[in-house]
Amino acid sequence: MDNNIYVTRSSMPPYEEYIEMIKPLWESHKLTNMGENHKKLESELKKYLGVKNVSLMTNGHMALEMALQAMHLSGEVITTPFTFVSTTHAIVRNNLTPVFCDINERDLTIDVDKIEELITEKTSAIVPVHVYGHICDVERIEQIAKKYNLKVIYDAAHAFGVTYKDRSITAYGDASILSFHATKVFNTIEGGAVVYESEKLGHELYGLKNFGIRNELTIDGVGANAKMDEFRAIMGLCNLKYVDQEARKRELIVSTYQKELNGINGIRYFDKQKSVRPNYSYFPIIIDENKYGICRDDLYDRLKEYGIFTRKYFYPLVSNTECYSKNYYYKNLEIASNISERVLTLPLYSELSIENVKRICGLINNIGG
Ligand code: T4K
Repeated sequence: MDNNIYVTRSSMPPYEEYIEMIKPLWESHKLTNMGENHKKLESELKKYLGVKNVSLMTNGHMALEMALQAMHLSGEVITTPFTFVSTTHAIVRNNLTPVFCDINERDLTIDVDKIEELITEKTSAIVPVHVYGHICDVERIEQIAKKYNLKVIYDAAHAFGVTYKDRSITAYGDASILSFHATKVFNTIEGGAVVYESEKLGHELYGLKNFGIRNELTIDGVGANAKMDEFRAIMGLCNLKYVDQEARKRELIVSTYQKELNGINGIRYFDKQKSVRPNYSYFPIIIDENKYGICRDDLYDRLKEYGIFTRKYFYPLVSNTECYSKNYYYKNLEIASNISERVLTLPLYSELSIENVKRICGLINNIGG
């Protein structure tokens, strides 16, 4: 038995429930291509999120690639380097040029005060990220986008279930993408979705995820294949029943972390944002070496010795990765660079016991110099 504690652990529904739900597939043999469960999950998610349209995709990355492609963008896209590489890859794979904007220290999302200075005549869109489920300043971003006639596509991979002013955070912008990867608060094993309003965009997305096929005789676009199959749609339907229950467990874990870490010199965590219902998807801390006594990398290594496997999400900064540092030129990413050297995400999943949370905090307390 593996007694290690990892940064997360997939949520799974009761075994019997999943088996019961997949049994009919042995009768129907209808395994994919927008089957019954695919349709059902789309409609359940619309209800759960309270949004107009949801288009399921095979994963969050393809959701972003497809959403960007469906917008027919060109030129430059302003985005954040403090994210998972998928965000930038999706931009570049659409033949667009990423222009990195620094983040704010408050919640680590894109710094809205620095967006306008990066806008040129080539800018066509902004791709902000609700990193860790911390929401971006959606109101300021909307103002900027209107002023310069830019599209806004939110990478909401971490933000399933997050609301702002009682409205799903995915309802903001021209579209938002979600990830339903095994490591996310809501999972379909692999999976994702685009949340959007425009029916025209929905038509494009459907074509893009299904080879451009409209019917047996009509193929009206150069599409890819990004469909979700029935097994994964069923996993989603099962997991969705438990997502609120899981969120309450995560909430307790987060409040325990906050209580136990409170007062440890040089360890900073993030409080709930105003008017936001969080989803407790990640628990990042920022280490101030001067006050804590040792640096982030040393804390990461020391915790490992005790079988606690934290993660350096998001280090290296995307702009410093091999595939981007040589091909693009960026400047003024001071905060993102600094945070990426000092951030550590602690284990967080619904089955993590409060006893273990206290143990992790005790270790963090003792390890500090
Ligand atoms: N945009 C953003 C901002 C994202 O963060 C992501 C994905 C995307 C877009 C793209 O969405 P997807 O195409 O992935 O749907 C993970 C995930 O693979 C990735 O989905 C996620 N973000 C990223 C932040 O983290 P790794 O390489 O850290 O995962 P891995 O395999 O090391 O897993 C971490 C821990 O999770 C393991 O130690 C144990 C646990 N785990 C993992 C897997 C795979 C499980 O409990 N069950 C599992 O099946 O990337």
